[in-house]
Amino acid sequence: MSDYTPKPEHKFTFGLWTVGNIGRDPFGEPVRPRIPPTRIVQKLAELGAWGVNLHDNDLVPIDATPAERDRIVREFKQALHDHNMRLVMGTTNLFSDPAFKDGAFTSNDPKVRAYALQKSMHAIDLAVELGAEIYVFWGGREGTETDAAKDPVQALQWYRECMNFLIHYVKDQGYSLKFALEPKPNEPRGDIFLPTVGAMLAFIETLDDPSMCGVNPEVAHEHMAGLNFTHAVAQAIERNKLFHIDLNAQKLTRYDQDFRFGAEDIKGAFFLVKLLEDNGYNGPRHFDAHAYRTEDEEGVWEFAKGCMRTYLILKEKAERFNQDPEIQELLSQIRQWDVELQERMHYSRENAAWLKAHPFDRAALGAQGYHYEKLDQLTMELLLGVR
Ligand code: GLT
Ligand code: MN
Ligand code: MN
Repeated sequence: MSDYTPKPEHKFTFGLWTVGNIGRDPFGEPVRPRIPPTRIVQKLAELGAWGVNLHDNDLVPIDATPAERDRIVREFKQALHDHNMRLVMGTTNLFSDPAFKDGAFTSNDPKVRAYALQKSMHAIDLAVELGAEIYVFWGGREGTETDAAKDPVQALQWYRECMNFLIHYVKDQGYSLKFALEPKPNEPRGDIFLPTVGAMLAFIETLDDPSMCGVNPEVAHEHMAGLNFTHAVAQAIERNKLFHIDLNAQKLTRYDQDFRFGAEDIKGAFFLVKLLEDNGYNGPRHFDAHAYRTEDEEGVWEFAKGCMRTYLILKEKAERFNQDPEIQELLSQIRQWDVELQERMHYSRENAAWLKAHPFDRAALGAQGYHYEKLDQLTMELLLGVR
């Protein structure tokens, strides 16, 4: 029996807002008391997590006085120090306050956009003061309910203007901070701009310093759009743009469920973990999820343990997949290599002429079987624990 005990080296992190979620939903009041941030730090350290993440207002209330802010930050720093924990990622809450009901960087009101920049600069200062090296932007309110209201071309320009402002602010301060932009298709807005990982990757290339910016994909968000999350993450990995990841679970196309990692679509979760591990992803494994609304605090810690344990179980399964002789033999038949033909697929006039004249046996190509049924069944048996 393997040891699935989480350790700091696994780089598991939780947002204060995840284990700290009080179970409010659009139909119901909170079901759990707020757990103080210092207690979250202590408890997560006990459970083997590496660090925590926060929004500015998860720690410092939006209307705190400077003196209150300093006291809260001091106590939080002490808790991190006492429990050998770290702040890994920071972000700005640009969605809770009514001021942001029409968005932050894309609000039709320039005062709101300017205030969003002011709030973001203070929040960046706070995150850096606490040691964060990754800064997430989730534009939850950047969108519309009616397209009568907002010019979507103009909105993207405002969005870019604000991101560029903050890129220059960070450089000017001499901070060593990377930005990770997080897409989501809808909720809380009817439609959110830059809804998918692909859209976000394209937007990043238009910013003043694309090298400073990557993505923070979330399982639930791509699944809300009915997309294959593993493919989205692969595209980010292939461009060295996976700066952070939000792990959780979600039934396809529903509201943002943020379930415990692995609670749904265990096969999808397996291929995701395999992708991350096979490609040497070295960043934090952040569980952006929360306990079912039915749970008390004990259930919250069961939830946190479950996220980490499932990740480690799937990591072990991925290792077994990579070492399974039958699976690997099948894969070596399936993934044929033809060095000459591969060479011919690099463009040159000679290769183009060669390819145009090459006699392909189209019928044989169409007749061959790829053995994916067998491969998938072997994978399933491995996952189901009978292999
Ligand atoms: C909010 C959202 C998450 C984002 C967080 C970061 S806030 O909980 O649902 O997906 O990652 O702003
Ligand atoms: Mn998220
Ligand atoms: Mn979510």
